Amino acid sequence: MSSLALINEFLGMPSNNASSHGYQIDHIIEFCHWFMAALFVGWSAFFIYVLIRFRKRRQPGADHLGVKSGISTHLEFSVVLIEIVLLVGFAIPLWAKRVNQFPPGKEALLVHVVAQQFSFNYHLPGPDGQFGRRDISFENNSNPLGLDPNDPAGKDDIVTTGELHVPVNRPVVAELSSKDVIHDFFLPSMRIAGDAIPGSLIPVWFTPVKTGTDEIICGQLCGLGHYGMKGTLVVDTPQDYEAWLKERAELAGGSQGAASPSPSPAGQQPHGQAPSPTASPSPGG
Ligand SMILES: [Cu+2]
Repeated sequence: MSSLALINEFLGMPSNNASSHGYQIDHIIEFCHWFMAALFVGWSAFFIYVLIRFRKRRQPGADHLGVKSGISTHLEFSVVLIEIVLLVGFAIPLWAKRVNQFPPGKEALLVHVVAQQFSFNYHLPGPDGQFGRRDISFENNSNPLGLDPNDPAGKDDIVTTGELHVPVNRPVVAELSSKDVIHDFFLPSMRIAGDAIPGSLIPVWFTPVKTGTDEIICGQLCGLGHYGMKGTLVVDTPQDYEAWLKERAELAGGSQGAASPSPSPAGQQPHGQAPSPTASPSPGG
């Protein structure tokens, strides 16, 4: 880390970047912080100068002519120029890269992230590489995502809650959706966040470059239990990831596929969860 980046640490920004693009986010924030610091010092000095220079004792009458030199115009123009460079030169290209340029085809790992009050569920396609059909009518305690038990593609699907495993150095596309209110899937160490909105599928992507365990948090105030809506992101080596997949696939094949052949009676909901957005105790967002 360069000494310039210390401003981020000083202001309490996390220094745990573990994604391939994260340093760009950190740099732009770092630059903005230095720019804001310079503006703060500059404007503060100007403010103090004005207080002293135009104090009542020295200048009892109002000056109707104002400033005649062009220095303030030049200063203002420089600030606008720097802001334009920041926006057009850095922020917009970075945004376009993150939002428009998704990793191509099969290179990326696709995971469906389904948020609910107050946890994140993860849906992986299993060994066949195909996601099973999901329908709200199949949802029950043992089938939180409503996987269709009659769909063969869903038999080997892996569903986990709370813990997301991803392999290192491979792009991950997380497709976000929500079962109830608006949540926000926030991975601080990956420098990525995206809103999970009911009725929408919103993809975000990142490439982890360091193995380890980090936090996943909900970044939108989504109800009374929002504070507890946390999870764990585990970035595995490719070998560990394969081992984890195998373990989960065995669990999925052994219990999930066979244990829930029929949908539960309509209206049954997992305990402690709001059955519908209209009945939730607080608005999302
Ligand atoms: Cu939430």
